[in-house]
Amino acid sequence: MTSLKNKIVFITGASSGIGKATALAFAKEGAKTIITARRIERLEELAAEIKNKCNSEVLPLKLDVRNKEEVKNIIENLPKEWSEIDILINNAGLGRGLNKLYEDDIDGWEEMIDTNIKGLLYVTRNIVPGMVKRGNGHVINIGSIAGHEAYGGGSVYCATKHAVAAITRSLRIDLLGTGVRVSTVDPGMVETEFSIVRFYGDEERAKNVYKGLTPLTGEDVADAVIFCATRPPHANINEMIIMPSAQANAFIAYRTE
Ligand code: NDP
Ligand code: 8X3
Repeated sequence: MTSLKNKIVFITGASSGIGKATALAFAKEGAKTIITARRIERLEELAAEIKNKCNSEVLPLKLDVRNKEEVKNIIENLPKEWSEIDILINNAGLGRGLNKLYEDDIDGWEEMIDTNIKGLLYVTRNIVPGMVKRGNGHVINIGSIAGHEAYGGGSVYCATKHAVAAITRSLRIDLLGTGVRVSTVDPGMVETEFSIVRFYGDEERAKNVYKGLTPLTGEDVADAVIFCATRPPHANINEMIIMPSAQANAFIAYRTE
């Protein structure tokens, strides 16, 4: 098992859900976490929690992954002691709506494509060269079951997660022999703010997504990420699909009510 002590971990979308749980999980293992998202006040709160609970170093940074220049500047200007990133967690992402493609809102498509695909690419493009130079690193993408299956109303979200799956596979080939590993962790239903964001703040509709079953938590996914990150250097988890026990695939779930 590889120790995470003092490893520098850069996490996107750390202000909520899976990203937040993942930051805490790495911090508990003694890693130094760079936590990023747009809501800086939430990151400041998380940084305080990490310092108190885990007594590990943390650097909160406001970052919108859709902004190409901002991504480049933040990564180029990291304080020297934070600049040698060991592990990148590409987690920032969102879904917008569940409408039929031919009736859907185009702005939501732009948001999903800009965040889930382009944002992931910008961050990866700026961090991976340093890993290659040092001959060591690990990129862990948060994909989705929506990167393996396609469901009605999810054309663009599913397309973005299929893109993440393709990028993961191609990047792994590009990095062969460099010492940089690439993994993807692909969850089914996880109860976070994801559905609240997907339904533009409609909390009732969001709650119904998880009605009558026990969904995954951010912590469940964080556990899977830690498993990937702690494999010895000669072993790589290419892909991990993690689902609630009550969910068979993107379409079929067993609900008690
Ligand atoms: P949350 O809504 O709880 O968290 C999403 C995170 O992404 C927030 O921290 C948000 O921060 C950040 N984010 C969104 N847009 C941007 C942006 N433009 N720049 C930087 N950060 C951004 O949802 P989850 O934790 O569930 O989602 C995390 C990832 O997991 C996503 O990629 C999602 O697609 C994926 N996923 C989720 C599943 C689920 O069922 N919940 C299942 C499978 C995959 P802020 O708003 O502060 O910028
Ligand atoms: C989020 C899970 O099933 O809503 O990626 O696409 S799902």
